Amino acid sequence: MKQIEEFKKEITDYSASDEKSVEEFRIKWLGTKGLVKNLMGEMKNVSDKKFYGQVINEFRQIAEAKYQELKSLTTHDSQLTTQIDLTLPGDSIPVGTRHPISLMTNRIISIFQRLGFAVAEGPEIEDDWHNFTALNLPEHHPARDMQDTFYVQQNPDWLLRTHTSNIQIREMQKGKLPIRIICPGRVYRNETVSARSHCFFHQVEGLYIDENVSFADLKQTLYFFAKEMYGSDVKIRFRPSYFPFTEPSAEMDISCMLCKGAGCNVCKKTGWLEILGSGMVHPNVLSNCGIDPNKYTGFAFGMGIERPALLKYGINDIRLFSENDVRFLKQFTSAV
Ligand code: 2NL
Repeated sequence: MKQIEEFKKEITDYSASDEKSVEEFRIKWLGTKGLVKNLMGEMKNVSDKKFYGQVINEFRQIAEAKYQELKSLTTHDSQLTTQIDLTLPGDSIPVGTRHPISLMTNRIISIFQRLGFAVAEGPEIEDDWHNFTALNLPEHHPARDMQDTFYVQQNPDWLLRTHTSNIQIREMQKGKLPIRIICPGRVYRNETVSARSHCFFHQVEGLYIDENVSFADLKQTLYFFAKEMYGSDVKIRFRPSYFPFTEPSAEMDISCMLCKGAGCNVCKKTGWLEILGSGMVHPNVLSNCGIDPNKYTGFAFGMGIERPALLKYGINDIRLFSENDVRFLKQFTSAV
């Protein structure tokens, strides 16, 4: 009995820091040649077998409980030390790429942001007034036939915007002047989809309204933009043009970057590429939006994104931009 009391104390005091010493404990006390088995073997030599049986049974339970406790304490540790190698590099996170249309749009935006323009956005589903009427395009004006428009079937007053000018119209209606905004977005025209044209595409428009804004401001701002965007070595020219919402109006060309002005297929042998349209905001547009055209003047401009993106990245089919083919998309850098 004295021996068993000493064994109990030894078991209670035992501690194990790893799986190996837990296993040693099991072999010593509970194994087939362990001390519990040994003590049971003594049964034949004792007189009070019932009492001795109870004592051994209790002792075996103490050893078993201690073994379970040691096992649960060390298992947690062993998982950390043996199953996770903390020196391994972490799993890499797959990095996406930016869409070429976004890259192009962001480059344009950041040039104008440096001149103090703020980004503004607006709805792609618009009412007729904000898309056409406010822009000096009254009902039955022939200019409305120039663009084939998607109308909402349930309400023919609603349409998919044909340009992002609705953003500027809504900004002018707010009545907070001066206004200096750059307006990127998707626009829609009911055109047959082909390699050259699509029924939706992207635009950036800009608007600057304040007292004393002049055509010289327009010219110098867009000159700066073209040099920043296409390089200081390109030649730039302004051509008179017509838009119902600006007067006077002008389009801007740069010397063809492919043939350096000599004439090629891309510039249709002219040596020039058209990059944007612009003009002084028509007084009717200002008054339609509650701005006094006798006090304020302004200029506006608009440019498409797809065509310059095709040129810059050497892409030959506009449909690739909206097919979401990862083999196409992952070719563009994730910068900007
Ligand atoms: C082009 C030409 C242009 C505008 C857009 C504009 C907007 C308002 C008032 C006056 Cl709210 N004008 N926008 C002006 C001139 C040209 O776009 O070729 N776009 C792709």
